[in-house]
Amino acid sequence: LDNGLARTPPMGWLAWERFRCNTDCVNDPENCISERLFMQMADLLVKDGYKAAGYEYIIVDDCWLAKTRDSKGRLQADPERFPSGIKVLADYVHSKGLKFGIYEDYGNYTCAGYPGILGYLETDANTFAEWGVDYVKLDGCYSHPIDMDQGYPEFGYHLNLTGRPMIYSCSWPVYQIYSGIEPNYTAIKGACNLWRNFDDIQDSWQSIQSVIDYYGDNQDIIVPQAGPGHWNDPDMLIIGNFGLSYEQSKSQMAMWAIWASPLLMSVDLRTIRNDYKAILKNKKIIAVNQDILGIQGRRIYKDRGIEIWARPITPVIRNDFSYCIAFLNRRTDGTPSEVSVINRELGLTHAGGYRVDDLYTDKDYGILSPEDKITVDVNPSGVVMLRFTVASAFQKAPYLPSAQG
Ligand code: A2G
Repeated sequence: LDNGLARTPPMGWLAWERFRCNTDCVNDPENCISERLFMQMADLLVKDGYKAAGYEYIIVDDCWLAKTRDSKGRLQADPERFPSGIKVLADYVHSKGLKFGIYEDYGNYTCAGYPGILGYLETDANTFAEWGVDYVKLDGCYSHPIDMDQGYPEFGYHLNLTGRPMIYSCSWPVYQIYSGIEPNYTAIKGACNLWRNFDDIQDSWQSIQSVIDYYGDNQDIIVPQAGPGHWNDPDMLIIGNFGLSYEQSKSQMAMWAIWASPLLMSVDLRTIRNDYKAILKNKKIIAVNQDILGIQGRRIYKDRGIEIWARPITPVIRNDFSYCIAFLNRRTDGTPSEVSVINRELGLTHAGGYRVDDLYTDKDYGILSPEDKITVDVNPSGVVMLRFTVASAFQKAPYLPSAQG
């Protein structure tokens, strides 16, 4: 969507995967979906350096609504759990220098059974604008996927008419795919800033692997859709929760960077361990994710549990891209696997060679030519993430995305 927003993939915090639809503030006040939870997360986003690393949006998911609309047909937050109302919560988030996102559903109900927007598209767009919303996730439960080709752009039209810039996140393609409809990505990328095309992420390595397979197996369809203002969304980062090991967490972060994916953490920032924090705040990997070219990477090799993924990035010299290369080990034989490959076989053909850096360990491989061989040891369910910067560009300006040859 060409609305000037999300020129690089949006970054922030989204409640759903970690906090779900916990509405029990009586017995579980610390973890229920409430204004308090979002205020705490906003505080921590700033205090613990996530904002400085680029994370900006605090996004509410399902289960914030009251069971019914108000007497004028307007959406209202659950009065027990959001006693101050959404406007005040949005103001609070803004006061921290952050942006505020909210969830609704293009249907009669949200997935958890709260009021949907069907019949109220204009009213709800206006309500969100009045509240100071900066990001809207529009889910697709309790609607007909065939109607979405009309309905999602229609709600986007009303968002646009409000005059308030709001990122528009759509669940449109995934519901169509589920019901056997081939998504019209030309329409989708024209109407939405990001969209979901696969299953909801869960707190497990198995879930991450199913996303990796989907993004690899369907890359010819989905990779061309991504670019500044319009991104494929493989769903939230689950790093720091219960299901991923340290290595697996590094793998999730790496793959989401290769894919130019939105980086929406769904984790309890009050209790996350430092080693997981460091993964989420890894500056070099975030820089790849946020690369201004916005080209989504591809799987270029897959054999016996070893995958190689490549994403073209800046700087570019005379049509030769720099690259981020992820070596992913999905073997389970319990020992690191050595992967060795000639750079040219990875598509790295720049005659001036490449400055090669490891984005997790800071290991410096020096300058390598297309004929040189790169050898890495990849831990089981882990990743080695290398950046190949076209060498003549490196000598001028390392890591500056604006450097051009
Ligand atoms: O509803 C759906 O399952 C959403 N999935 C999920 O992300 C979450 O918002 C949930 C809340 O009830 C999609 O948007 C594809």
